[in-house]
Amino acid sequence: MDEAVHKSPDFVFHQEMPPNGGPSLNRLVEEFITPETDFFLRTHGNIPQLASPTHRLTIGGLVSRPCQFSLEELFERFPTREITATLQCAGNRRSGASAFKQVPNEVDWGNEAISNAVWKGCSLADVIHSVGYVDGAKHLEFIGSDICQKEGVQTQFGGSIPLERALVDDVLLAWGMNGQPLTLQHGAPLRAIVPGYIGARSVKWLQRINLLNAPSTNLFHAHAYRLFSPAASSSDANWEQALELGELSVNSCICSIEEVSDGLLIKGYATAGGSRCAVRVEIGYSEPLKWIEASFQDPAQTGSWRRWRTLIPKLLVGELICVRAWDSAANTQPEDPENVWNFKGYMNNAWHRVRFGMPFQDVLMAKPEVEFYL
Ligand SMILES: Nc1nc2c(c(=O)[nH]1)N[C@H]1C(S)=C(S)[C@@H](COP(=O)(O)O)O[C@H]1N2
Ligand SMILES: [Mo]
Repeated sequence: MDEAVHKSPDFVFHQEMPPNGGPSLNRLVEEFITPETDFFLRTHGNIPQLASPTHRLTIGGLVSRPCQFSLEELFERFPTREITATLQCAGNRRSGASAFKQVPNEVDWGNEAISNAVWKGCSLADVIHSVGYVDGAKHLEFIGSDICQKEGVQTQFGGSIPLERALVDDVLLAWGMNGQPLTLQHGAPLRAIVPGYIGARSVKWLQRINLLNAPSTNLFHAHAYRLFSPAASSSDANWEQALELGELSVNSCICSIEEVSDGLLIKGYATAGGSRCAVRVEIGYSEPLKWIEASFQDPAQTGSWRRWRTLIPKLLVGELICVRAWDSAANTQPEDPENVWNFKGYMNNAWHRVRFGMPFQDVLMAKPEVEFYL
């Protein structure tokens, strides 16, 4: 394991090199703000050991004045801002998709590739306005300092967002997390935070920003994080035509089921992408499904998840429990993973289904279309 990795004893690693893992599901929804040692970790390469005093952020491409900033300069020249934002990997819930049909060569995330934190930094918009940009600048690319192996070549991790999105003041260049300095494992000394977008755009160990007239050609933008139809396969994939992922979609998951005196207490989270919020969560149980509305524990706030809970009657072992959410634009989740399956296993937001009282992994094999645990 990389020596920069410091996680809780019950953190679940899917992979040690590069380190990828998330908190146990019970713990995931215990708190609105995820403690740093529980926050899910997604890395594609090494964890660079960058020193804050000497680190420089270089800004170039279609800008009026290409320049470099030290952290101290960013801190002194621009107002400091704090925002609460949930990061969610596009591969969150891949295991639900891969239970339906195999997704080769990808981290088999359950529901835990998501966490919520308070980020401190300055607005990217302030920095970009200060350097200015020229006609034709349409996209803003972030490049990290880490070195990753991809398609047989070594490359830095990077990706872009539309300039229009980059200029909204909730996009941060962050140096703090949960009231502490950002840690190496989460991108110190500087990372991007893009609320409402797939986690991959919140680039860690930020080294460069480039303004471009077209989306990034970095391999992690051009040959990853694109959405293909269920019928496409890796051998016939047309990467240029595939949908470029950006905003997250509406999603919800069951994270814990507890037997209490008057029934089963079900807890989980719901999310929405862009500037939307999750506004309704329904839990279905038994067959045929009976639906009841869950109550939110957290306020509706753009960029943040909302944990929910509900009490349902006692069930027999093996009975079905599922969840679906709606967002503020009236989008809701598709019923089956079959409709959203793609060979990269991104953006699975099918209804999350579990069977009461069944150990997660064993029964998953026996009946592949649903997940089980408790
Ligand atoms: N430089 C760099 N930035 C990165 C990554 C990476 O591997 N390298 N992973 C991305 C992905 S895919 C996700 S989901 C988030 C995860 O952030 P976290 O590890 O702080 O949870 O970081 C993103 N930023
Ligand atoms: Mo990700």
